Amino acid sequence: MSDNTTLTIPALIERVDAIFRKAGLNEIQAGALARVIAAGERDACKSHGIYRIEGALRTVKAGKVKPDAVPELLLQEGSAIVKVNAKGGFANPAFELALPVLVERARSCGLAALVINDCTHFSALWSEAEALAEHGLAGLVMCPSYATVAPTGGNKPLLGTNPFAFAWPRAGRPPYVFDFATSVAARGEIELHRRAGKSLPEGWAIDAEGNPTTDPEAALAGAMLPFGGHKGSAIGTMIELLAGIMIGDLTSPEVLDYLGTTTLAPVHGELIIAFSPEAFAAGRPGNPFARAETLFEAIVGQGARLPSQRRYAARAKSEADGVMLTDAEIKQLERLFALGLEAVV
Ligand code: NDP
Ligand code: PYC
Repeated sequence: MSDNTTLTIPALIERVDAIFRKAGLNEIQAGALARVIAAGERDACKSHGIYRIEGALRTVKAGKVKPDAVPELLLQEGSAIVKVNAKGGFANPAFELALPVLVERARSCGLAALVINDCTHFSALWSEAEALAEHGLAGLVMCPSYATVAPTGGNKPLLGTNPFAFAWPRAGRPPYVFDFATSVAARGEIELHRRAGKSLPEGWAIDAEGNPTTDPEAALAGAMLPFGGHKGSAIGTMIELLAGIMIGDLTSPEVLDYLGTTTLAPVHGELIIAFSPEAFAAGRPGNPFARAETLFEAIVGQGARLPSQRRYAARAKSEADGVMLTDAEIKQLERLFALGLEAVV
């Protein structure tokens, strides 16, 4: 008997969508969540795949996210700042609603920013960065999370794992995209290590007394560490400033105060900046896209790989063969569908 089941990508989206619809989410919330979660599985990004469904349902059950929210665009004619209020719902439908306006403004102004306020956010950022690149734009995406990371030199959780993604469009190829937590690893990775009974690599976390630990339980009770020491600590702080304070939304410590736990998905804002490479390069020698290709070829020419190559390879396999889930994962999907919000505490 097989230990795995293969689902087509549309079938996986349908299953995840059905779980959320049954749990009371409206069509736009459930649809956007199902697409981003299935994309995580499709691209072998397990820390932001179906494992996140439970946390999203827990957040609905706790009354910290509105399952029937309808995001609202707040537009100022001609402004390069596009705002969307998620109205207490998830960030993903708000992004989907605002994307066409962001693209149009970035093309007309050369750059534009999208501010998403009052949202719950648990997903990987690459899907949003990629969406910009699909429109020929470069993009930066960032958001806080909740206080789980000690600043370098400190020993208590303060910053979030604050993800940061960048995309650059490439003609006829998937875009150059990187997307990472500004902690050594995403918190989801720590949780997956805990569930699998595995030790963490050294250097990921400290315990509640501030001592280095490789025990996931001790790490979850203590603090994670920024990537690259003071450099990641400063970038994480920049994200608190730009995607928290500057946009009038919560910082990671404020999110933790509000939720009182890291078992729910964090509630905050998000900042997305889109650039038109042609507009920036206008009047200067060389085609920016051709010059970027020369750079990418030189990177790959040294035997290095581009970020997202692993993901794109996983995507190609999933598109050809379907997404493979273990029997335990399939049972969990069935359980979440059958029990809805009763499945989570
Ligand atoms: P990883 O360290 O796993 O990967 C980070 C990036 O580096 C990816 O783009 C990856 O590409 C690339 N990469 C990895 N190895 C190499 C290599 N050898 N050469 C070139 N590029 C490489 O990410 P994290 O664990 O830090 O984050 C995982 C996810 O968690 C992110 O998607 C992030 O958005 C999400 N997250 C979300 C949060 C939220 O609040 N919503 C909070 C924190 C994280 P590839 O994928 O192809 O391997
Ligand atoms: O993996 O660090 C993480 C995370 C926090 C919120 C969503 N993902």
